[in-house]
Amino acid sequence: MPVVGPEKLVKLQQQGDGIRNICILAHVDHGKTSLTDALIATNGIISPKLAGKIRYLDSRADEQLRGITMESSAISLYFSLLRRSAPEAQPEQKEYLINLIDSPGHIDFSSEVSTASRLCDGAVVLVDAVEGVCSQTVTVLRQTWTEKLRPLLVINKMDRLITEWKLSPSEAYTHLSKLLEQVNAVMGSFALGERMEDDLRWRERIDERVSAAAKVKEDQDSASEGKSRKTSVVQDDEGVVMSSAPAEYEEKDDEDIYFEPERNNVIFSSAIDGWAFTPRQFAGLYEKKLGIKRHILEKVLWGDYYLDQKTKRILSSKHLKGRHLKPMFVQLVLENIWAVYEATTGGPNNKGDQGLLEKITKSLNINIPAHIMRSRDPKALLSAVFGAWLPLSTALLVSVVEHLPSPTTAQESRMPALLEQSPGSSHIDKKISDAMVHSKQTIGEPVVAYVSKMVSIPESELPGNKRRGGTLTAEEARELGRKKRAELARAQAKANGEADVASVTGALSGAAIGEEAEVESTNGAEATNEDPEHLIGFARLLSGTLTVGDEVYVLPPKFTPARPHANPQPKKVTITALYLLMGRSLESLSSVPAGNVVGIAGLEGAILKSGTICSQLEGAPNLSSTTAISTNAPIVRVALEPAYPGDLDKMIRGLRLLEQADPAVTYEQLESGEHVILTAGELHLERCLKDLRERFAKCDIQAGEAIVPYREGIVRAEEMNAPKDPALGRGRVEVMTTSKLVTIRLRVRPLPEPVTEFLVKHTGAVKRLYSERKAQEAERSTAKVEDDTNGDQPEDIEEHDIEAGDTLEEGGQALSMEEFKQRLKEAFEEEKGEKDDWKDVVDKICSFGPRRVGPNILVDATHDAICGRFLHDNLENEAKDKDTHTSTLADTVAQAFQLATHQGPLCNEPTQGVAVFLEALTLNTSESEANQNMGRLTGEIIRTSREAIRAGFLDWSPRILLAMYSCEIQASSEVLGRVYSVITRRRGRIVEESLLEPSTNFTILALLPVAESFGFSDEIRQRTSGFAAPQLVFAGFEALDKDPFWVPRTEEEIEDLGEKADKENVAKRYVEAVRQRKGLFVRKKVVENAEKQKTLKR
Ligand SMILES: Nc1nc2c(ncn2[C@@H]2O[C@H](COP(=O)(O)OP(=O)(O)OP(=O)(O)O)[C@@H](O)[C@H]2O)c(=O)[nH]1
Ligand SMILES: [Mg+2]
Repeated sequence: MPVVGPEKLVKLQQQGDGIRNICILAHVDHGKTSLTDALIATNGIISPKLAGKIRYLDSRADEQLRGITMESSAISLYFSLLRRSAPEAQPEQKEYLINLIDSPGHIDFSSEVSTASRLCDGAVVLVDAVEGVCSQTVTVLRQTWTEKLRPLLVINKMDRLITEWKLSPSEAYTHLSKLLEQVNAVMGSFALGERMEDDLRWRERIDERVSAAAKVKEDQDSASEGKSRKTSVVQDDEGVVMSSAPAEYEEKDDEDIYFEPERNNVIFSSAIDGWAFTPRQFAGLYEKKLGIKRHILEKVLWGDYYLDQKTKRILSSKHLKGRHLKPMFVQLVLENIWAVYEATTGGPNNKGDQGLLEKITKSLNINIPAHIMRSRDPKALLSAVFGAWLPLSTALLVSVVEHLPSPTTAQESRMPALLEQSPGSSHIDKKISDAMVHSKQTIGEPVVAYVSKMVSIPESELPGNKRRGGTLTAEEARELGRKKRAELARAQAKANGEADVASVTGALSGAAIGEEAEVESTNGAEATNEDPEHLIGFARLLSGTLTVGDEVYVLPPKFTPARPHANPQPKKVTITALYLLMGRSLESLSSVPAGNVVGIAGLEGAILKSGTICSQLEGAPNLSSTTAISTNAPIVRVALEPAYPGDLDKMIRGLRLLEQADPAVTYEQLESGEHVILTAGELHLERCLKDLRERFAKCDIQAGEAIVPYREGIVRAEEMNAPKDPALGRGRVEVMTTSKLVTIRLRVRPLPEPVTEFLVKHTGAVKRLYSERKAQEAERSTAKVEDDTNGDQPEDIEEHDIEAGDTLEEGGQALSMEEFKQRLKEAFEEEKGEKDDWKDVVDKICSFGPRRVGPNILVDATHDAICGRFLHDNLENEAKDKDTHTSTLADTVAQAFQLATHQGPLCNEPTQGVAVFLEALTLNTSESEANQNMGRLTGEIIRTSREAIRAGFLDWSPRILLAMYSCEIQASSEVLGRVYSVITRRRGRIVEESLLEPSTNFTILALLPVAESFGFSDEIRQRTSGFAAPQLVFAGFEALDKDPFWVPRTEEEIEDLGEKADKENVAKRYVEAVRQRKGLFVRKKVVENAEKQKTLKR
């Protein structure tokens, strides 16, 4: 294959309708990287022989080693197509530029998928023909749906149906139809969800109009007394309600969303054997032979259509009249594919069938090179036949250019909605939105680009200042030398930790070119092993033309065009270089027009992870916060420390770089001084550590034990200790502060399960309600509110403060205050037993906790309602004529509630599902004395009520809640037993098991405690001799049904388990492990049997 030079690609970048930006998405191991190999081979970057085997875009050593993609990578490819505008016309050549992004399928790297898809206009979604729709398949399909990417479906690994499952063509056809149904069912469910939402919105609109009409009517009625009433009503109804709204909800035409082979959006392929086809290709082949028009054949090749060989007529299943014919897809398509396999790899000793092969090559009119014919290597023969007959790249690329939209078309349909959803959309400059919608490339148009992530590239791999075509002039060389030296100096200064970088670079830049050797020789040794990392923005240019040297604004995450100059001020940066992304290498560019995917240098330090850049500040759109990017909620924290304490600075610097370069990593320094990173999973952690050690920190780093989150809860167990104070009842505590000035009575109770569940699911809603509330209060207290505090988070709930475990929100729907209350009430009503106890609770809730958003509630059960009510719309009438002292003190109790729920009594982990009723708060003294002692009282009350809540908590049967992963594993019946044993040994539980017909493979769905999950994937892989890695997805917290304080009591139990039963009480073990980690008191007997030891000593 001829190598395509970058010049050609650069030329094509100008031509908007010849560009396709696509990403390849699928479940892990379904063959994305192998498939892209075939496309890369067409540009001569790798040899076609290696395509499907070397996985070129998996350029990291660990990616190759594990066979798993960990980072998305982009490559630009050239493709040309000969096309006839009419059947008789001369073919015309049309050239295309395909910017392709290969994404990882492993759940740990799902954030890479979202960043990749944001840059593209179309998606190629792969499904393994054998494994079918897997968990990540659904996720990526949803991604294409929400991002409005046009998808193409590739059913890959078709060869497995032939060689592994040994299906006949007819069986394969049945299987493929089912598979397609599965995929379409997923698409249908998205459409249905959206339609229901639309329907709801439509109803709301109608309701609004009806009530508006009613209001208008009323107004008019009162205004026009004396007029005939009847006529006015009719007029109103007609004029306002009926004419503007359609009476029936209009169904959307959803034909477009499904995958149907007859519409050419389904491709059948085998990436490893290098072939693929669409029914359209076969229609072309059979057009002449059958004498049936191509466009008709295209429609009937897939589906219940049969060919009558004699009459050459197509029959539908109705007209079969009992005859046994094979569907056309089996007869005309699959049987041919099967025949090639039979001829090359089939036969008695899997050596192929020489005669059949000759027949095939003859009828297809293809020549197999003599040396392959001689070699008799079945795989080589197979590749040779398919390479000539149905090359993968042709089917795929033709479908891509024909079916997926160009940036111009895609932006026209996607941009308006995207802009509308962006913050402050009404203030966006018309000129900018226009340029974005029409993807205007002309120089001078406003430049807008979306940077979806920062990629770190070692300096040695940058094309640097190397320039294509021609040598440098003396002046340029000198300038280059200067730049290089400056960079070198900067890098060294950075490495040596020197503060004054500017002065060093400044001094060096004055040096003449002749001195370069000297500079290098003095620092040479270090300079060669120091290979500093550069952060390049992975971006999509949406409008204008970006040129090296341009000055652009980087919009901060909370930017809104309504207040372009609000703090923090947007930074202005100079674009220092632009790169064409070519997989493992980069090519320098001097400018890039809209519609392309590009690497941008010069954004280091200005963008953290992602952001928008724009050539002007006024009316600039902020694209970064429009749609929520779905990632797997990370929950495992790991503390890191350098192997040599002296490397601490290096490590911190490395961690900062890592945080910028990886969207899914969060780095924080805990109060205890530990440096902790939060990663998406075990595999992701491994990759981060490797990157840190080898690239970002360049020092040895040790990872501590993983910190797994727990929750604490309480239940009403069957056997419980008697309440501490039987007079008060279980969970009720009455305490007096140390100064005896205040008495508090409160009661702790477990929340009904549906309520806890609801609260856990809707943490986001509570958070939003709380920030709205805060804003309202601020508005009330200050007459004139600063505009920009409005949209901000209240300071005590920062985004990252909410732990992953808290944010399992249901499909991202936003509940209003009313809806929230209503649904919370319903949840309480589900509890049958103690209905009366929970009556009116919702109205009395005064806060949620911990962090004001968690799944625990503080209920105001005092006589005079002294606390503020959280779920009230109207703040005005509240807290007015109240006893101000007691209500200030009640606020203090609310703070204690936050603290107590943040650190439960078992092991200082947050609690879940606890209701605290504040029943009384009495001042045992005069107002004035209380007033004087206010400061002291506050402290006392916090301490006392916190202790009271803890005591109330422990009056019930406490439970420790474990973080759980759900995982899906496919295993054949032979290894099923082993999989089960691994899962149960790790305290997992099988939730579901289903047979994957027509094979003997099972799909198992299991729940596994996060704490027991380390090394799980590896173990499963080893035990099942290399089955696909199970993917672990966080699935919430689940109570371990055991009281950590339980000890054997009855004689029987003591006999069975021994006096202490330490081994048996798992809950206790978990609790103690956490306590030990946190340095809390653990009751442990070091001397187990004192007497025996004494005996020994003697
Ligand atoms: N039998 C068969 N195996 C294939 C085919 N395509 C890929 N494979 C194999 O499937 C495995 C995974 O292939 P990859 O291309 O790495 O899959 P991927 O989707 O890029 O995987 P991730 O990027 O890690 O999600 C490799 O061992 C491939 O050799 C195919 O068409 N047939
Ligand atoms: Mg891959």
